[in-house]
Amino acid sequence: MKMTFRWYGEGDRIPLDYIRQIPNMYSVVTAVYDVPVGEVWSNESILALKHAAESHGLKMEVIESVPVHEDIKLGLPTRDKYIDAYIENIRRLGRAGVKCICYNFMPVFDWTRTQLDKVAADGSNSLVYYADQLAKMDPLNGELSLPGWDSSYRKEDLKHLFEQYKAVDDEKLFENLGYFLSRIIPVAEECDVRMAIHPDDPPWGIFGLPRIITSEKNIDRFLKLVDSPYNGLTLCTGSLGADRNTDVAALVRKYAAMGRIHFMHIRNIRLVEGGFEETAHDQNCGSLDIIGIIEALSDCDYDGYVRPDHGRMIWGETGKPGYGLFDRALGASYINGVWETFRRMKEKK
Ligand SMILES: [Mn+2]
Repeated sequence: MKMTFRWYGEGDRIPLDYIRQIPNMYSVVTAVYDVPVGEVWSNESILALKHAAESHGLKMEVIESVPVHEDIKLGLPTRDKYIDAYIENIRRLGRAGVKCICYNFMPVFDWTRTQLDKVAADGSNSLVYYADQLAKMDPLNGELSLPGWDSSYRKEDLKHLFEQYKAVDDEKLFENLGYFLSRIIPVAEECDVRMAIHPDDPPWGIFGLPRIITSEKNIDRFLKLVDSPYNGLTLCTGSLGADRNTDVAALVRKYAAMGRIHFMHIRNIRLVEGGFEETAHDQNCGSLDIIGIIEALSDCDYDGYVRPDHGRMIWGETGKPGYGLFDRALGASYINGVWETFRRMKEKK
């Protein structure tokens, strides 16, 4: 297991000096943020990130994300030029020493929450998703703003996108994903860069848009679209675990044993009526079997990347929702501690 931490580049208010002080920190997880979706990243920007990380004793082996242009997800005739640009990004990142690229295939919206600062009993705050709040949101009224979402869409553009997605159901989205993979995975193999799709978050359709990376059945189907070890997963425990029928630890065991998990996002959530609340990473703070998940990774001798996913805001910290320093650092230490305990037990057997 290699511990990593998301870093939003020089604009991140959390300095690399602080990130390197988290015990066992190996690599940053970052991206080039100044290029529109679908364009080629400059070598200068890629190398500037790498040099910044390395000058602080950290690697830059994981990129999150290289975003996928909507025309690729929609399967439009223009998709090939965007896939060509995507392939060039894989090549450039591979040359810069990147080993793993996280991406997702969610139409229009990235991860979705209904509130970013829900205050808990202990005074901390975190991201939450409540179905009744979502039902009151209208993505087309021009007022909606969601985290992780390209709010640069103009109202008319968004209406047009929603119109286009009327022709794309889950089957069609799978077909478009298959086309994309059939073109990029051979390049990923050649460049020794593992592609790691992030599950849809939450793992169900929102606002009438299709979503497919949601369940064991669909992930099985995804892995078979191109049956290569380079076509793998970012297994995000909090995303898949939002469906109370999903046994996340069992999925980690299954896909880690297959060698198809390249990147783990570990966080805990508390399942509540009609939704979920993000909590501290610790087993007892939420509904997920975090210890069982880490045990499964240890049993499979997982040697891919792990990062503490979203944390709460604690100790008065403010900043990017989900991406403060303090709670994610606590999460990294908790994950390290559980992992090291399982490794010690395994050595003794
Ligand atoms: Mn995640």
